[in-house]
Amino acid sequence: MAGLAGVGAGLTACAGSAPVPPTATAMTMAMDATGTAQSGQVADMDALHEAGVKIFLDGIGKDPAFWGTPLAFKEEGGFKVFEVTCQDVQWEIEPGKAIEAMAYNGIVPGPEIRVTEGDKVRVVTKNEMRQSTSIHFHGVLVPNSMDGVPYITQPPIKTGEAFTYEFTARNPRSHMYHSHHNAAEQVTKGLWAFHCHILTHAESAHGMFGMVTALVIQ
Ligand SMILES: [Cu+2]
Repeated sequence: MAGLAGVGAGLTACAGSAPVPPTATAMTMAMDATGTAQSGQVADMDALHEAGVKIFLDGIGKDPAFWGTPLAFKEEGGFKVFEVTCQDVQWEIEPGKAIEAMAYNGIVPGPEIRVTEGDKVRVVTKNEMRQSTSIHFHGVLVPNSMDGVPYITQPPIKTGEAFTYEFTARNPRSHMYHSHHNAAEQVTKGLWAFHCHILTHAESAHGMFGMVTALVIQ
């Protein structure tokens, strides 16, 4: 599980507008103003990330619970129906060390939603957290009303409420889904998942014909 910390540390919430890269002038000024203290912090941060990436790479293939937890679904009226429950959890980031986190179905990252191009998909999202939330399916072509942006395309999903996202899977690729409400806190605390996989027609439900995710560009 330690590898998860490395992944989380490298994640940036992509909700909202894209950050504007600082100009060269602004960066020079910031460095001048803080001097050596900042370079020490930068070196520490780099070392922390290097250590996290190493844990991540060393763990590849060793923890089946981390390397893809496909979410089971029910078939209902031509839809593949997935249930995603948002919960406040204690996340054990290393043995014996738990932190307060937010999770989809109790795991960070959340479970993999794997569907095939053309599938009609329903994601029933229940909110059991203290905060309101929403889900944005990043990169997935969905009707605007399913885009998961509170106060623009839907009301926030309040504590104890549910919202059903419904769309036809159109663009095969590996995407991700994440919170789009108070995302700076919720995404960094765990409300995100890689792999809202949409498979091409060429891929069977049982395998990828020897390919991993390269198929996504077909
Ligand atoms: Cu996003």
